[in-house]
Amino acid sequence: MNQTIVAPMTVHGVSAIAALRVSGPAVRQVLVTLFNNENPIPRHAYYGNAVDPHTQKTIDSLLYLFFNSPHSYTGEDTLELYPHGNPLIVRSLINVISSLPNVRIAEPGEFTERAFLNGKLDLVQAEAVADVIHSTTTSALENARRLLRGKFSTRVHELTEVIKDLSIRLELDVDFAEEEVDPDTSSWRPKLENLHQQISRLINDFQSAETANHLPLVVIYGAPNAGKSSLINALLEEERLLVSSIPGTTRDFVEVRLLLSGGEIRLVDTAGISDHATDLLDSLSMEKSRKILKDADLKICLIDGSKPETLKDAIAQAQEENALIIISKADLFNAEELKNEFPKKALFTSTKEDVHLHLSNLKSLLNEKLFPPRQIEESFWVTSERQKNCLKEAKEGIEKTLVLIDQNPAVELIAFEMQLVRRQLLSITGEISSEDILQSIFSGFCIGK
Ligand SMILES: Nc1nc2c(ncn2[C@@H]2O[C@H](COP(=O)(O)OP(=O)(O)OP(=O)(O)O)[C@@H](O)[C@H]2O)c(=O)[nH]1
Ligand SMILES: [Mg+2]
Repeated sequence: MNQTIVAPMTVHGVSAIAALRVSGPAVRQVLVTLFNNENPIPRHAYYGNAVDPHTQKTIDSLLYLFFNSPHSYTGEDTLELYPHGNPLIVRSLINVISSLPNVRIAEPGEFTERAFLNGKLDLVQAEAVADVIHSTTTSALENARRLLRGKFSTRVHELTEVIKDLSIRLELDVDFAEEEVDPDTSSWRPKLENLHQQISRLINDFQSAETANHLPLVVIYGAPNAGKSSLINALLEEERLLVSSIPGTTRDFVEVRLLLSGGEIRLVDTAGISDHATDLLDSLSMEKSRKILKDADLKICLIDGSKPETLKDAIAQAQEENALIIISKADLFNAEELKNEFPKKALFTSTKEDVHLHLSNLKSLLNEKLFPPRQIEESFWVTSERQKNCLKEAKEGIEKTLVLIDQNPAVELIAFEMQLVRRQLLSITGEISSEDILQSIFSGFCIGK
């Protein structure tokens, strides 16, 4: 670990400001080389010119911060640099820094791996860092923050303490048993059962980060000219999609991203579907619409409320297709007067009048349907398959121990089984870990994290 690592923390591309991080024993050397700063004050925001030592030219004027070991994210001396977000500047800085002796570009997740190895974070917290970055729903993000704060880690410690306590009693009982009769294993049963129950709850509440971060696919379909593309434009608050009064304006399906309060969704506009295709192109468009509808997590059928002649059939068909029905162009008819024509729960929208009211109703409904609160027994849930597998092994170990207690075998056997349970729990937080496990966890991280 005597190598110093450097990497950008922000994504490649143009931005107002970029961020870079350097960590390791050569950080002070970097400060001298770039800024001629031999005595940096920790956590002090410096503004200075970074100078390329080979050309003596200024690379950029920028803000930088020094964190002294162990008071940094990684626990090592660390330097953070905030240059202008021009990839040329970022590249020059990285080139100069990584050309110094014992400095190299960081592997993905290497900063967090060092934080773990230096005892700044345990493994659950390190994995939660990735969740905090990648969560696409607000509830998953809140959960990730709880994991990062150590909610699950604390629980794991409590569980391991119970096992440790039981093991100590077991040993006492073993000593005792030499003089007397069999050890009193029956008193362990309620404790083990309670442990089993707690672990089962954690396993039941599990939801993988991948599942949580699946962006719901919402497909809007309906008859040509119903106002599908207009509705999506209104939701996006920009004229992204082509809209016209000519039926058949949208030909191909188009996907956009929409951020709702509960999280991000994929929203798809489709070509209008009618009973009769006007030409080959029309029939190909409709075929594509039907195809994407098959993959939808939620189908929204948009029905033009200003066309009483087709209303009934369109509603009946949408109900049959299990779609969420939305009646468009509410500015063109009186919804109160036509109440009986529409299904009870239909939502009305208009992109011409009361837009904000209509759209906020629609957004709330989508939120409710796509991001329902998770019913869990704990105040957090486990998101890593690895951690869940450890919990499962621990649970099975407890089950085996309970069977052993009934069989009343040599106490050493029970003690051995409990030791295995304890090891499984300790590997969750990384108190026991292997090179392979760390490699597989941190290689999935972003560069610079
Ligand atoms: N009065 C009124 N007109 C609307 C509303 N929404 C859309 N329109 C009009 O309806 C026409 C069709 O709108 P589009 O958004 O292109 O309809 P579409 O469903 O995407 O149509 P296709 O792509 O052809 O299937 C346009 O002239 C829009 O201006 C609305 O809420 N009220
Ligand atoms: Mg359209």
